[in-house]
Amino acid sequence: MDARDLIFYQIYPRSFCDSNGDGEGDVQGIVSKIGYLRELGVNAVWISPCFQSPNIDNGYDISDYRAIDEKAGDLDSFCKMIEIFHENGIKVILDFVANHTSDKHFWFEQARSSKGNPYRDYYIWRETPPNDWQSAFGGSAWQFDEATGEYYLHSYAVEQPDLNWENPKVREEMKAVVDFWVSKGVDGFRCDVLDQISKDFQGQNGNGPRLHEFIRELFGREETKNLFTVGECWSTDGDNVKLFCGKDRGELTTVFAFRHLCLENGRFVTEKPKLEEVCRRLASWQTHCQKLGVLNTVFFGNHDQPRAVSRFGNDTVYRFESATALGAIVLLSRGVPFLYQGEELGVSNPRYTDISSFNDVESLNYYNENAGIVPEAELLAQINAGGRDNARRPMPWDEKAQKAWLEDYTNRKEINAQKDMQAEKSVYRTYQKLIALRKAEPSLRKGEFVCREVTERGFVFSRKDAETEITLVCNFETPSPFDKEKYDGEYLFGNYATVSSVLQPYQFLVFKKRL
Ligand code: TEU
Repeated sequence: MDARDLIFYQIYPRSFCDSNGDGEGDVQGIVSKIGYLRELGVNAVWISPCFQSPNIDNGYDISDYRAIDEKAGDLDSFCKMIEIFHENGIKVILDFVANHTSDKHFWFEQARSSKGNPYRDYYIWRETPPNDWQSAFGGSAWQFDEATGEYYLHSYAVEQPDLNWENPKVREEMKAVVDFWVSKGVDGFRCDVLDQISKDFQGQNGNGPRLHEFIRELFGREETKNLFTVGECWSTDGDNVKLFCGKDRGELTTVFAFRHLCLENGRFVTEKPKLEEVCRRLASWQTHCQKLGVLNTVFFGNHDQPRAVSRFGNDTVYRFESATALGAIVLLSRGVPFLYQGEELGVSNPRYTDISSFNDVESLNYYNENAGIVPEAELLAQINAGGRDNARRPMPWDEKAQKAWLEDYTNRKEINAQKDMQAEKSVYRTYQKLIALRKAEPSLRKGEFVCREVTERGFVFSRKDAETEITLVCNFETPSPFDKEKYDGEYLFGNYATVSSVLQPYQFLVFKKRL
């Protein structure tokens, strides 16, 4: 497999498709939508965790790495699903959550029971906190545990104790988890906060001294070296990307880097980042990775991010136009594109007026820490804008209201798959066209990335090989003059019916030139 040929679609199982009406998405639901994904044209899926979990952090707190959550299905149906994906020409990667387990995992239940327990060293214990690390979800990352009178490390929720990768037994266990899923036919892994598995207790939480050694131990083996592996590596920036996915490193295929999604001052803010700056960062990351000869990823959303169309585009007046413009940027860029469920329909951020409509541990902790300090309306506006539940509302397949584990998507009536696929201006069909184009044009998968222009008006880039040059002209919200003479190639398509001397809000145009 050449990773550059892959076009990923991320499935968040709990919210994707509920086949039995119990309010929880499930494996049969995913199976029933494989045709939809094939029609869309993607050829790979990343399936977020649906392993056994108390769901404190929605499946990222795993209590058994080899068992499927009973509300989602079972191991047999899950493996059958992998087969059906393969029959449809779609590769499957799973989440590999290596940094922490659930506190309900057998290892942790043992570990916390006594200091002398053989599993004690599977986790990180201290008599007193050695530093002031904070949990990503608020509060200290060190939790005092009554039973043995020591603190354990949890970089995320209190119920997500960090594993101790210095312990060779932990590394063996985690290798065995990888091998188990490889034996079930999966094509690779998305590795959750992978750069945090090695710790430097004197420094920041992440990027510790043995990180690359640990990654090589996992993925540099004969059995694993052909997998597609993408590390969620928040610390990747600049040249260290080469350490993660340089050709001869025996580590990863690629990484998720986040500079272009870190423009706001924190998660819970209401001001919007400038699309110009987002695109500038996206372009410079592609140019940088190209120079270093490493493969990058391209994405605007995932299950941790608010909806891209609301965050970077205009989800009221120009929802179709901005959702498709963002799609064009992702799907014509250099690297491996990742779409998040619902993006292909232009799903936007919903709005709720009461904290009881939210579920995410990060949002609830933030609310509890700030209630009474920040005015209620402002607090809710912040959580509506930045919270992770935005991406996790039940996928709107049709307009029928859904009773689910998480309150329904409020815009379902206007925005749903059934309606969008039949609409004259269809986000789905535009994504379909862009995906088909990427599959048909080698220059879009393997060609050079040339950034032509990023200004406050728009973003223009080309992809180029020896035969062809494809150029994307993408306007931002303000109409701007357009000089077609500058583009001597053939106009392929765009998101407006006509091309004139003025580029309309979020208008994109694709040109092809034979060289
Ligand atoms: O996320 C890691 C991470 O640091 C952030 O994206 C996180 O979502 C947090 O909101 C920071 O503001 C990964 C997973 O993608 C996420 O869903 C998990 O909650 C987290 O790790 C722990 O497993």
